[in-house]
Amino acid sequence: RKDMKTYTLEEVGRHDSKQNRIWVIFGRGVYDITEFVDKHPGGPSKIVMAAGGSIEPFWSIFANHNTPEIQSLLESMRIGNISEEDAKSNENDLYDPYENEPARHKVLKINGSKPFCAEPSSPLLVESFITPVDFFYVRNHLPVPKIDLKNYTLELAIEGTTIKTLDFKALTTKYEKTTITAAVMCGGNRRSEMSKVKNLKGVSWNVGAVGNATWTGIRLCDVLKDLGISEDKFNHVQFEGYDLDPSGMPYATSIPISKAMDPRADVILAYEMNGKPLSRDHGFPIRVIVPGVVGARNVKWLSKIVVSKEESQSQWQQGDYKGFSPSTTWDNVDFSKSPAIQEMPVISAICDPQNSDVVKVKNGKIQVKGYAWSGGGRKVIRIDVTNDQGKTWHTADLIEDLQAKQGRYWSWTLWNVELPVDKRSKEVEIWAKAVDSSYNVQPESFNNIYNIRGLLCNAYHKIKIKTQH
Ligand code: MTE
Ligand code: MO
Repeated sequence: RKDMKTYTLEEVGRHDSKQNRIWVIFGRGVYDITEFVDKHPGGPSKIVMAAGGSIEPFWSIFANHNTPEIQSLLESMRIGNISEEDAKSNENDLYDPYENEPARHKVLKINGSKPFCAEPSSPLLVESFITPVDFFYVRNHLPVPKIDLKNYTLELAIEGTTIKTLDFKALTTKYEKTTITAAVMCGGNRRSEMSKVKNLKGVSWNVGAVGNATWTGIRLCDVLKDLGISEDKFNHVQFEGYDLDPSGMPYATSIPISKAMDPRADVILAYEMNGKPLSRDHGFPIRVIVPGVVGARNVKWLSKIVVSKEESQSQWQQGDYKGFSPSTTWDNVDFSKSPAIQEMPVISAICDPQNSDVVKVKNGKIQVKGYAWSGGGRKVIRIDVTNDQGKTWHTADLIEDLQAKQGRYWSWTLWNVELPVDKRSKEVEIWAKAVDSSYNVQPESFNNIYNIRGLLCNAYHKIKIKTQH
């Protein structure tokens, strides 16, 4: 691209608004992104922060941008190069915001390293009813913040006004300690299957973006009661994390106040996972657990709780984690028209064997294991499994949380079933579907639930295996 026009940093710097056009620098290239800004999947405000300057520091945090597709999209907007002199001076000492990440177990399969996104293999996932912390999937959007317990504080606010700031000791001694067992599942779990329908955007999760753990902490409703909050005056409770984007904005989301204030909804500020202090990846020292609700609302590294009339205005509440019609495209999507995902629909997955495994047939049968879960405290009441395209359905045996109360079934259910296999069969296709306590059933295929963000991927799980007789 040596034939292109050359610009100085100063010239690029003047193109920092729609009126003056919006230019950015990446490597030596200068790009005019004015027309693209409103189509940016991360929202126009995020990309405009880079206007007139280099987008590299932003991409080093939002590292999911470093893909061939996005690079070529950017190349299509190239208008020139910055001068050689300026290119040198622009190679400033870019520090790596990911230099303080915790160590991770190597069984986790990495779907993205900056930010870190990883899941266990599916046979390992269903080995235990309680998922060991080291095998629990990790979904970070930003670098893991480094928090010193001695300096940790949680701010409590009503609308814009801070009412109280509590340290770790105050939080953990002032309120009653409680433990729940709950699954946390990412809204994009099983996205890799939906992406076979059509292209979509998001981390390519297999079936492992879910885990089931015990969470110990204090009840959010106790903390809110203490603030004297009346449920009638407000509509939402917002959570902010200590993890910050390049502009200093925290990861943030919100839940309806009815969920937050209901003692039976079991929303807790957790400081222990499986009986031990939270690990750094899972939110040390305190995270919110909103059982029955999409993973994105379970804010880690909790820094602030805001009681408000409005939802969180963050990108993660307004411009992401929403569902759309299969016909909605990136060109016609209007995020303001879809509500934020809260309670999750019923879902299941076959975990062992995995797709394309070779399975030994014993006494004419094969063993199949998996998990199922539904949001909103709905219990999974049945799993149906077929290996003849639905002519015959076999009911699986369930491993459940026997302590869970009616309407407050937050755990997953593990299941296993023996399927009879024809002696002559070489390949077997297995389907599984779950039914929850409201008799909601999974949809049969992904075709009619496809959405551009690849969320709510709860169609029947279908795998093909080879049999060895
Ligand atoms: N909280 C903060 N502060 N930052 C994040 O990036 N990711 C959310 C949620 N809470 C996130 C967060 C998402 S999308 C999911 S699915 C869960 O955390 C993942 O929790 P885990 O990493 O403990 O499995
Ligand atoms: Mo997520």
